[in-house]
Amino acid sequence: VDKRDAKLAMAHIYVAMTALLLGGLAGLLQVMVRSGQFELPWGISYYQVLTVHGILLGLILTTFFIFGFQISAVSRTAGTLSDKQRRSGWVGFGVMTLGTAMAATMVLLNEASVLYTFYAPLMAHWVFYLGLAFVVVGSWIGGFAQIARYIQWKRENGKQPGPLLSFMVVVNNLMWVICSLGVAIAVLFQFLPWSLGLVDRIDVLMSRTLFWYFGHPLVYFWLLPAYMIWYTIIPKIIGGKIFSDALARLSFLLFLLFSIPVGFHHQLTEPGIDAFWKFLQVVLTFMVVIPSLMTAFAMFATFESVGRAKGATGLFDFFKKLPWGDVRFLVPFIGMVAFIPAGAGGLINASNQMNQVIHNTIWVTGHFHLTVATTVVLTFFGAMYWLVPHLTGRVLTPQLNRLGIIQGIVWTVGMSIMSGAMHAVGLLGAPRRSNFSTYGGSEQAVEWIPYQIAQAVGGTILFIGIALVLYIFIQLAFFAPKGQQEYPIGEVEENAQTTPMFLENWKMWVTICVALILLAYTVPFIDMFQNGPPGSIGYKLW
Ligand code: HAS
Repeated sequence: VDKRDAKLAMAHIYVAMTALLLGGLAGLLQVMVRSGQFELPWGISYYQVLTVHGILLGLILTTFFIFGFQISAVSRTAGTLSDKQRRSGWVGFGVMTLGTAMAATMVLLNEASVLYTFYAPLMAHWVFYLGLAFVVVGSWIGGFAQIARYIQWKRENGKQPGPLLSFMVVVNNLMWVICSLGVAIAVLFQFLPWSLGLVDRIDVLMSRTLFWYFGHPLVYFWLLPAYMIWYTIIPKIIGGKIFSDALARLSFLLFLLFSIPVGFHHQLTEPGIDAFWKFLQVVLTFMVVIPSLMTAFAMFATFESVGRAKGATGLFDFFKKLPWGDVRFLVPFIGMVAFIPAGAGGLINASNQMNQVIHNTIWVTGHFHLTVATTVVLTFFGAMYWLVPHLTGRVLTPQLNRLGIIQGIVWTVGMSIMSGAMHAVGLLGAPRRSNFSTYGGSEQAVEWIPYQIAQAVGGTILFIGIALVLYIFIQLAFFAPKGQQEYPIGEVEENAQTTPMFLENWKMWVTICVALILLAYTVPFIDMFQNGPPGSIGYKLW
């Protein structure tokens, strides 16, 4: 990667790592409070800490790391950014960072303890909402710079499919722009006028619907960069080839189509939305599972081809031939394995009847700690171990490789205990997002306490994992020996079919995407406009 692009990518990764440190600390405090054995000092509120944790880890760590990785990916595969594109990248970075600082300041001042979903009628200071708007707008500016590099490549190289990794970056940015329109509308037309006192009331159902129109594709915006690494980087690390370029592209396009019109599966228990539209979106939710199943298939196929090429026989011997001592493979692999129970949990959540059992319980928190905080985050850590030294002109030493493996194991142990306890106690009815542990000694809550203590134990182990990863990051960024670390990009199998050009027909894919969104949302929105409940005044959690 060109040095100037590397600097831009690293700037994003520095912010991401700062978010990991502060967000991780907030997570540690939180599990302590939930255990019932610890009280926060100096009048700090539980919801304030929970908001810091959710925003810094769920929104800031992810978005900034993803942008850092995507910039490097485009620069590496489509070519060095032009000066204009790089300038847009820096402007986007500046606007996003300013927005983050504005929102974070308000949360730290206890003026925005509204949790990472900032649901109405919880009301934050208007500076918080403006900060969020800046983060979104900054991400559009930065995202367009990445898309522009791809367009330039296409212009220069005529009618052939663009580089796979850059193609994937374009899909993720397109999905992000289309979905973040929802949250931008909610912030500009609902939250800002309401928090500035220009209007008294807010339509809660509308704002939650706009949020989830954005919120579900948001989770795929986190997942797709992990899939980019699985599809294009892992094959090279394990000494193999990409199983199928066409399959990888199709699975990304299916995410573009089906990630967005599914937000109602977060609102299944909500009154005011007709059951038919919930049913339709649940069906579409099951469609979005298909590209993940395709990915699982492609990963098994890649592992098997590599293993057999190295002489494996028998049904599963090929697993033995994989490079288990290489942190760049092992840590993302743990993420893949975690996605099997995590994905199964998602299917449970999406099933209407079972959703009635788990909704708003801490089961959901367990689900997203397995998906985003294990599958996605471990894949990002695994990538960071080669990406950061590549960008800073250093190398991953055998000692840091070993420490990275220990980090992955610590994370797996901590997360298994914490997320396992969350899933189990969720089924016993323990609510998520609650400051209370014993509920005044209620008989039912007494049952929850041992699980909540297990959560605290797991959370503490995870915090050790965060300390380790930050130590490795600092070593790789500033102290590891100078050298050239490979940016591993896989090539496609020789006997794979050629990639059909219709997979690059952006007009067609975006049109289908918009049509599906209109199908899933037009009538419900008209209904909300016409028959929605009277708006609500604002409330604060402190
Ligand atoms: Fe989810 C709630 C449904 C995936 C994140 N989800 C959340 C929330 C978050 C989140 C943050 O339908 C909470 C939001 C809040 O604060 O309220 N989720 C799904 C479904 C999927 C899914 C159907 N979620 C994710 C991913 C996330 C994420 C990915 C982050 C990255 N989720 C829901 C629903 C709710 C929800 C409801 C609302 C619940 C409620 O009521 O509040 C699917 O996309 C999952 C499909 C995945 C699979 C797994 C495929 C497996 C693969 C691994 C292959 C392994 C290999 C290794 C190759 C079918 C690809 C093999 C090696 C061996 C040795 C075996």
